[in-house]
Amino acid sequence: MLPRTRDDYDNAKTSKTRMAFTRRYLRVTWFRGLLFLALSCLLLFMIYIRWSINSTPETLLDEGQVFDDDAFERPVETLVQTQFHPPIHTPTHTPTHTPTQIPVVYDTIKWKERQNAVREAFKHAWGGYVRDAWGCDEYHPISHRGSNLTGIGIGFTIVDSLDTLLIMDLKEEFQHARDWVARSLDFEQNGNVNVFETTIRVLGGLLSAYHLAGNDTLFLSKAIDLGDRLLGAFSSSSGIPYASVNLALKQGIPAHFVGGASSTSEATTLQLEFKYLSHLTSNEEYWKKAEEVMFKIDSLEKLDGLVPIYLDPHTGNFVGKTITLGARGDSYYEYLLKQYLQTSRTENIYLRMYDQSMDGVKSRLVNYSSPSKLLYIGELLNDEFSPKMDHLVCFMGGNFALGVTLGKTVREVKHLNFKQLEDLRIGKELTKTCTEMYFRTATGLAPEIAYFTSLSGPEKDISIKKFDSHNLLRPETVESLFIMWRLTGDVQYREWGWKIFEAFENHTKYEGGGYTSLEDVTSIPPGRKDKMETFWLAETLKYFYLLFGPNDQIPLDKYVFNTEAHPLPIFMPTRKVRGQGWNRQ
Ligand code: DMJ
Repeated sequence: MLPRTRDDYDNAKTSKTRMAFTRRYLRVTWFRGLLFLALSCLLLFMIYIRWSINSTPETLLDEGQVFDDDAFERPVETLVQTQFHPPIHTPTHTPTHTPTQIPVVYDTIKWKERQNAVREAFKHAWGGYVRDAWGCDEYHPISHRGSNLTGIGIGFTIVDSLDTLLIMDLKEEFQHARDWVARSLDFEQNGNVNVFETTIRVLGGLLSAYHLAGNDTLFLSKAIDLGDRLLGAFSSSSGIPYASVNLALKQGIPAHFVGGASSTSEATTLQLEFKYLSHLTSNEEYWKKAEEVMFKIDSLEKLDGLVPIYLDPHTGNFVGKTITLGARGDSYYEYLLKQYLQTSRTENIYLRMYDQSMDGVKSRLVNYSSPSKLLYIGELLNDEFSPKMDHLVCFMGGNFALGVTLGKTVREVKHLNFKQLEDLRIGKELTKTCTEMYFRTATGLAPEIAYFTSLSGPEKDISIKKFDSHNLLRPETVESLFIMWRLTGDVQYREWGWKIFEAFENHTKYEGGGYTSLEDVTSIPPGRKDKMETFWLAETLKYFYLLFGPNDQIPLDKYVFNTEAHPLPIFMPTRKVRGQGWNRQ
């Protein structure tokens, strides 16, 4: 018999029996230790799971922020239709639903009404154009006329608006526009057009309409015709496209300034459109030409990933040293990220280029104003920092956040590393700064350019020069509000958007039809410029509409918006085109 207790052990006669006792004792102790370890691990694992469920995004919200859970779970339409028959204005009767449902439903109605107000604004803008300028590229509402960029025009306003008409479900208006494309849109014109503007507005508009209209081949055939003409612009010795192209001759034309240089943002903001066209047609030519530009840029020396704003199409080198995320630089950075997203994150080179450039933005261009410490992105003029920020830069708020979540919501991403948290913070702060550019003027509308003050003086944070005080109905701030709302679910972005929309309604709406750009946002009356830019219909109103609408319309993990707000579906590239990419040394 083996000893069981300490007494048994002490009384044991032989050392063999004592040894057996020791072995048994060690076995039992070892087993208990193992059991204890396993239970501890299980406990830690359960604590971790519980923590990760609760960790985002609430803990990322700033103080006082309201997180709308329902934003991610229920499409607005379902809520309104299944739970409640919406009163048109604030309800006066007592609703019969449980108290927790009521605020959600009333809130839903509020946003539905606001979204409808945007739809009405679009109809007002479109109605003026149809009456005064149908078929023309651009619209001048006060003088009730249209104008063309070349010859008989190539549908800048109509084609730029097609997908907004579809998204807003304006069926009759869409049919009218489609008929015009079928009967009157003709690219066989002996005239020069800007390659970038024609690509992002017309080619992008046609491709998006093709997809959203259920693969309507009318739009694809027009896109192929236009794409083939635009290819002529890439005929330079370096492969960098010329600034313009003659549509009939399919011939590239250098710019008339800076020694014929092309803008960096223009040469590098054609890729989403040409790659999608290539994907749809299996014509690799489109892909190759667009990608060669990026390959060339990747090989050039940069300043922490930042690029000068001009490129020489003959040598393929940068020209000058001006660096900005505003005019002529902006969408280079936007398309680095979006090219990575468009092809289902299969082309890592673009993420690397994007990350490097954002490091440069953070280390060299991000700064804070005085006294409110508003975050802004300045410029480098011959290596000198300038506290100037174009309204164009305001797309970067949303872009920073998109680079963090890659189209998912913050909640879905769950865990963010230090760099991601920093980028999200910058995105939020920049978006706030851009709204301040609106809220601090007499009209509630932003100027084209703002300067940020770093010393305490009479100027508070933002100063506006008379020459820069115009407003062209630009979309960038609304674009960021829309993206921030979709990714974070923070209703503050929607409220800011509504305030800005009201300011546009108050000052840019022309009662005679259409909306107009303004001379000076710092004075009342602000003065009218008599021009309704096509991006008012294509971008600004579309982003307002989506900001106030359900989150499942054009989800950000299934679409990339081109720089003119035309949604293009994310796709999986074939091995062949993917293989055409390049590997860095
Ligand atoms: C649009 O044509 C595009 O958003 C472009 O990227 C920048 N300029 C206008 C809008 O401001």
